[in-house]
Amino acid sequence: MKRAIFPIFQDRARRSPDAPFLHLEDGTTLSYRAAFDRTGQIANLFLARGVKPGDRIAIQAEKGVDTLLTYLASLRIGAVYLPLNTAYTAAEIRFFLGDARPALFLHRAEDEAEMAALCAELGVPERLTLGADGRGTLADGADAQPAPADAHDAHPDDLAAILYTSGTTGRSKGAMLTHGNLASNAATLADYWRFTASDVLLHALPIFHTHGLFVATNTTIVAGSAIRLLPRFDAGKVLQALPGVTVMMGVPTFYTRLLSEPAFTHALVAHVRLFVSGSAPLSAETHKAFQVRTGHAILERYGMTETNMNTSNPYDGDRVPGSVGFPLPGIELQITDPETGAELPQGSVGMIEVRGPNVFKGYWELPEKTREELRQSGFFITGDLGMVDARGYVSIVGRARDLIICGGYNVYPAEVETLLDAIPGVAESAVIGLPHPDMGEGVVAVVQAKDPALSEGRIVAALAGQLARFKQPRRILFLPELPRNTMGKIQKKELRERFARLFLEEHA
Ligand code: MLC
Ligand code: AMP
Repeated sequence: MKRAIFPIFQDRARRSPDAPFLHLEDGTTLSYRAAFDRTGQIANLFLARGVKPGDRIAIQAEKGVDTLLTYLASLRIGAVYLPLNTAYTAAEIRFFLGDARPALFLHRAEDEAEMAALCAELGVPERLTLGADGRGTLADGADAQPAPADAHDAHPDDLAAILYTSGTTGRSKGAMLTHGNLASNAATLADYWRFTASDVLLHALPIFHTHGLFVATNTTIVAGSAIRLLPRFDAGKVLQALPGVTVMMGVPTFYTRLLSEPAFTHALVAHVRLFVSGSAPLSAETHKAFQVRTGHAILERYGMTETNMNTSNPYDGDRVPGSVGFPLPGIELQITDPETGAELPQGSVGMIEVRGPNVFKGYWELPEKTREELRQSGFFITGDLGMVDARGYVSIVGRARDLIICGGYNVYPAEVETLLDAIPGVAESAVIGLPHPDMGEGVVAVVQAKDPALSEGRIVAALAGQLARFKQPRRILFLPELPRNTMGKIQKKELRERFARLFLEEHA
């Protein structure tokens, strides 16, 4: 078994050069061989720009062929891939570039002026551009390079990627994933979900997170399957593509949106063998409605940036609504007392901890934070609360961390509250997630003002340039006083209960 993704990809390109790798929107197909050659051109360009093994390559670019292939090119030369959400503002990008100190930043051609200034200020030595149309200095530079390129022989324990995940303190942490983490999880998933070279995966997820980048792409490569690449989730385009694919992966919002389309029928998905959901809870209601409409039981799995995938419902056997299935082969899962860390008996609700070859190496330059969350024993403390039933099925029942998951994107209230509290006129704020029919949860800010003239508009304007759109509160509510317990701590539970129907009534 190969212990890194790139050599597996290279093998595929050698043994089945004409096998399709990427089916594109314009009807063309890129074979494994063609994709491999393009990673060679991009790799040569990175090398020419001075990137060395272990250097970070940061990227904020729209989804596209070259965007995806920069990931493989980065693995090829032993660089550390650092993908960034396309929704991040320049203020957010500043933090990531400053923290990770990449050797090269690949950004959108449209952001040239702003990013050139930022890189000059932060001392990022090299930049390349990649526009939504695929043009820019990356494409020009790579076109001029030869395809043959050496591959760095990465050790399974070497870093392959850093993915930033926000924290309860509001400060983002870079999760360091190794080549071994990625390869082991992909091999497990390809086997567990029965991927073969005849599969075609519908890929409408973003490629800057674990789900779209690793779960979808790495599993495909390990099995030698093909990807039908869509730039984003668009229900109409997904409906058009479904008859030509065998597997789809998505966040729950994808599935609730499909169910609201009358054209989404049993007949349309006759060719599909598997629908996978993850990144956020899939409601039992959606699971059941999907089965009634299509005859398919969605397979729900559970993962994290720090661990790739941990559990999955079975391929054969019951896919239980509301459960995330069994620990994957080779991955141990225990439920512990959140206070003491002691393991709890089967059937108890407690902290989910996982251990296995999937678990990351730690947080970038944060040894203390790493020690807090990654035990000496190798168990990672997920921050999710769950239980294991008598049959071994795991259910997630809550979160020990203050976290909102909105359409599959994580929003940490602490980050938003810090910015809100700094706005003149705000006494204090509480950011909560409320049930949302489309996004699962919607972000709401409850504000106690000290200036009676403070308006919603002023708050919205103050946040605009600082926070990615998906993190910005969809509603801002004012209260004369925030509810507190006897210790003076804001009672978010009370706020969540009080405003529980806010979005549900809006959409009724
Ligand atoms: C878009 N918007 C969001 C949003 N996505 N707001 C909150 N949460 C989101 N997730 C904003 C847009 O900027 C826009 O703002 C408005 O909401 C409406 O946009 P839309 O057109 O309705 O949304 P759309 O672009 O269709 O995006 C929704 C989505 C997308 C669900 C398709 O968010 C998505 O692809 N999510 C997948 C996230 C994902 O891959 N997560 C995996 C993390 S890995 P306005 O006001 O400007 O119009 C992980 C580990 C694991 O968690 O287990 O997998
Ligand atoms: P991220 O920071 O994007 O890695 O988010 C990981 C978090 O998403 C996990 O810790 C869970 O809280 C949540 N998550 C992922 N998959 C599921 C799922 N199937 N059901 C419920 N929550 C999930």
